[in-house]
Amino acid sequence: MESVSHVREHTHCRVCQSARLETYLDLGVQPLANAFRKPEDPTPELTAPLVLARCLDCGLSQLKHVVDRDVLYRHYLYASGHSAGWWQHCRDLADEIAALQRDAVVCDIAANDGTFLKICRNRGLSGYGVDPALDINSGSVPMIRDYWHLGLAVECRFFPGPVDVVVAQNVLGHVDDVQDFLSGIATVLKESGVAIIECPHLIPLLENGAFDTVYHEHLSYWSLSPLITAAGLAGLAVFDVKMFPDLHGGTCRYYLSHDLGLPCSENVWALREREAATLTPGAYADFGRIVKHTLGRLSRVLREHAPIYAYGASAKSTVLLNALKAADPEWCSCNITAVFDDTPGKQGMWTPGLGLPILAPFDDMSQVGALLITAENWAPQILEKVRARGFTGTVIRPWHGVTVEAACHALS
Ligand code: DWN
Ligand code: ZN
Repeated sequence: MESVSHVREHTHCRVCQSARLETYLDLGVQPLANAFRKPEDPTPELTAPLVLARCLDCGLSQLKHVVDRDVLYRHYLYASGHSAGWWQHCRDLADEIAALQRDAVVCDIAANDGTFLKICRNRGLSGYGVDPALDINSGSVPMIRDYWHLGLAVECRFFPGPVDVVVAQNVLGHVDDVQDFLSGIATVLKESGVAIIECPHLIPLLENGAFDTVYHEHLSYWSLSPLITAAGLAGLAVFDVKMFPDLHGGTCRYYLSHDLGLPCSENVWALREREAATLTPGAYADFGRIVKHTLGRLSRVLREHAPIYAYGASAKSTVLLNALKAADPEWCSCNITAVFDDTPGKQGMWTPGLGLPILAPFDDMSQVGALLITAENWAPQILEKVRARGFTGTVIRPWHGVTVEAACHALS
């Protein structure tokens, strides 16, 4: 590969150091999924290869190239608080923590806009967040502007002090040095503390054909088995798990504590068995076929239903649309007029690679003929919103081999 300063090749598994990484998805060279741009921005867009491999020794799925994290995260536009479904998920988690310990002190890693900590505060819990993004407004939530790492954890253990609960939602997959990250969690956690780590699980990704969740930010695609190995190396143990099939396309919550040799729950055994039965060589091969089929069918559907608006200027939309363009020699950007998004910071920007305009959704959506849902994980909420604004056209959803339905039938 041409040596490019913001990209580094990743040759050894980040859990077990094995060099036996087998590629099972190659999406070519792609723009960075969250690099939304101002139309007048004259700087060249950064790109990097998007190649997914699995470790034949410990099973961790991981990208074969690592993009410099400062390029990805220092100026981050994604604000989790704009998704109502996410609020509900965070409320439930805060309730669970408060029920366990009314005065728990929480450290929220990759706290983004502070949504979770604000909810915790309303329940009498206290704590602080850690996040490297410099531009995200987290209001009055105490926030350390840094990446989570062992050195920082040592400082935090000293001041503000060890915590009862560490929460790390949708961040472990983004971390290159997993050992340092998990050791940091072990360091800041009290002896009796619990770490709650959430990230999309590999099984639904493969089963849904959700290849659009594969992008440069997501360096690893976790499942329980490699996590148990990585946690053990940091002195932690996974004692319980919970699946959220509808969250971000299928999220797993892992509960960890210091490794005191205690037994783990039935759920842990059940998930291990399910992984052993599901994550077979055939499953990875099927996934490659699903992706090919999806891209072919989606290209045809988009041509048939043009002009189309997309909804959700998600990172996933960047992958999906750029992969479509790469796979379809007859691709025409004008098939897609614009991408709607409710996030004020994204409106007025252009999408990476294709330069499609991002707009606030129209107050009256009755003139929109066809809508491509490019945040499929939030499809129910998005459909509710657009129907309430008069949308009666065709809904196109990319997962599960592409579905095309009238608005009145979609997801009803
Ligand atoms: O791990 C990550 C996940 C959790 O979030 C990141 N690396 C970045 C991000 O990925 P994403 O951009 O694909 O996430 P979302 O939450 O699927 O993005 C949805 C987009 O759609 C956001 O830009 C917000 C937007 N949206 C909207 O405009 N109206 C979402 C909903 C639910 C809505 O009603
Ligand atoms: Zn490995």
